[in-house]
Amino acid sequence: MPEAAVKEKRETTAPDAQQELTDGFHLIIDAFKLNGIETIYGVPGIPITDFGRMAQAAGIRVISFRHEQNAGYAASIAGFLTKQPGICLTVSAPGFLNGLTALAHATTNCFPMILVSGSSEREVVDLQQGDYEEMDQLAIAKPLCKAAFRVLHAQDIGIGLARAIRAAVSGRPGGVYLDLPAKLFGQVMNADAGKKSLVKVIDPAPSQIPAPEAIKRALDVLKNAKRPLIILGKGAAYAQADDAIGSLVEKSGVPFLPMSMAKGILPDTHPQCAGAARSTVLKDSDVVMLIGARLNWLLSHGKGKTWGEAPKKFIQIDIEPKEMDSNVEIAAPVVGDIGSCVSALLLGMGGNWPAPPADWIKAVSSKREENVAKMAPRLMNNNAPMDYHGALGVLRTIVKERPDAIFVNEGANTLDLARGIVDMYQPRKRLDVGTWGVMGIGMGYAVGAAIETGKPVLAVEGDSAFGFSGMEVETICRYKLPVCIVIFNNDGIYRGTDLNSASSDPATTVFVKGSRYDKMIEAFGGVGVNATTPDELKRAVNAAMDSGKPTLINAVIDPAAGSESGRIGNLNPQSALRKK
Ligand code: OXT
Ligand code: ADP
Ligand code: MG
Repeated sequence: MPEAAVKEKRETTAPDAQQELTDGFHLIIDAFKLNGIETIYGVPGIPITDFGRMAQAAGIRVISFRHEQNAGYAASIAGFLTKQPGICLTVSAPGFLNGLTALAHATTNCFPMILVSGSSEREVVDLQQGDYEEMDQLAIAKPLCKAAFRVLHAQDIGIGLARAIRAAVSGRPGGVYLDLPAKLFGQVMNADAGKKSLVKVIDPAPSQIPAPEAIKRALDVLKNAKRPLIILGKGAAYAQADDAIGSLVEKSGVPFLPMSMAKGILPDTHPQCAGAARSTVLKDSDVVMLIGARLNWLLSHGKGKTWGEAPKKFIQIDIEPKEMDSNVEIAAPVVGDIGSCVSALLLGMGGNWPAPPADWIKAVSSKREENVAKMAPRLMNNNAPMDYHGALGVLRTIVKERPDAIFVNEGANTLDLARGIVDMYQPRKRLDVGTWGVMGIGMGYAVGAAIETGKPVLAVEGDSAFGFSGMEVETICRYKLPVCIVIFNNDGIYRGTDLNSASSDPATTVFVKGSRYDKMIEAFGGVGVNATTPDELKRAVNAAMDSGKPTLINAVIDPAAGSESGRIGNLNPQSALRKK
């Protein structure tokens, strides 16, 4: 802005001595409250410590973590669960960088989140004169999020937050960075003018109605299918269009395959659920309708051996037009928000939609029954040390009995086997590593989910996975959250049996043998239990879920039970070399 314009802007908003005043601190808080932001996840320090205190005094819940990455993961999952941007607040440079992984994760997973970081003085940063925690944070954040904004003047706080909210939740949701330089917080202005400068964002994620011809094209393709399949992704869970999606699936009679975090939109026990016939339906289907799921690595990019020889036609429902044809040709793109698209499809189907051919339905259900029957006896063993199936067998029953509990899950074997074994019954109850397969979401997600939903949380964690965010057990105890953490302790990453034959150093994938993670939570007043059999595990989890007390159960798993990288060992480069 030219200097004269800056001067004029200052003069019009500068307070005179008689007027009631406000400042940057309070304007940010007021802007949050005006937009229904009730919770902030973060870690305090210069320049945001007082801001946290003032926000708390003003009735905003400020959840203070031990590391910003975990606060960021909590904010990201808050965004997924509520469709409102989760807020993560950090200090400058190192705190900002710690939060950045979570911001990138939110963007990658299409979760709305705003990372708000304090920053150093622009004048000093831009001349690189070595300010306290100096860093050009805006420039660094930009490639990792949907949008990045900096607010320099108190009177722009309202617009700055409005832009951040809209960017996070409209269209394809994602992460947004909001840079607040230290000087902004103390800037003073006339209280009335300040109030008027705030913006309540109206309809932040407007419906995006699909084109009628796109709906017609999609229905034509679906109607002509001999072996149709619907794949539900976490975008479908995010959309909160559960009833419409349920009606579409049931009216069409088409088998559906839920991606990991889409489990429970319809129960995994639904007769049309093809989760237990995954390979068969991917390989043999001829028409596939994707609802809020991308054809990325988790779906083998829509081609290759997983998808078989038979030609396929894809119908894709997504809010992001650029997603179409990203990996293979999409025969019927339907661009719009899932709620609107699914409702339009239902309307277009009318009252009399033909059921898919009976031989296809039979083929899918017999494969499913075969796999379920194969798995059943393995889930009933009471071995000590436990194997994954024995331990997950009891957790599966507990989730069935407590379907509204939130199930957080990370690890390799711990993740992959739990995904298949533990049926989900309600939408948005299974929260896991997502698009990147990232370790470290566990305790942040557990805190975020407990705070946002008020429901009990069962977090099933590999011992390695837990280590990425383990210090947050103190946070869980401090806020007395109803979180039960079960650590599948197999002494290492994938397995605890590797040996290093070259030196006395331990192998790279193993941890201290026989560790007692349950002792960690006892240090903070929580309940610790060591469980060596499925029976003990069952008792301990049920007690934790009944009491709501923060609990950590060290579940002793046979160190030899797992496999390298769980179900994705084929992605290891040496595995490709071995094949050559
Ligand atoms: O149809 P078929 O016959 O094929 O059978 C399928 C289903 O039909 C059937 N099924 C069932 N049968 C019976 N009953 C039921 N109910 C049922 N349901 C399904 O079962 C099979 C398999 O079904 P599934 O699972 O659906 O299908 P599949 O083929 O596996 O699906 C493919 C995928 C790709 C969709 C699926 O595998 C998937 O979603 N995978 C996600 C994998 C993932 O994200 N993994 C995490 C990353 S691994 C690795 O990167 C790790 N690291 C490195 C690291 C990471 N990640 N992050 C950071 C920040 N730093 C480093 C580390 C450090 S993992 C890891 C730690 C690991 O150690 P831990 O101690 O934590 O964990 P442990 O391994 O336990 O020790
Ligand atoms: P999964 O990992 O479960 O397969 P992905 O994260 O790959 O799911 O895909 C989610 C998709 O959902 C993204 O392409 C995103 O654009 C889309 N999406 C998210 N929210 C909506 C919505 N409300 N309406 C339509 N599409 C959405
Ligand atoms: Mg392990």
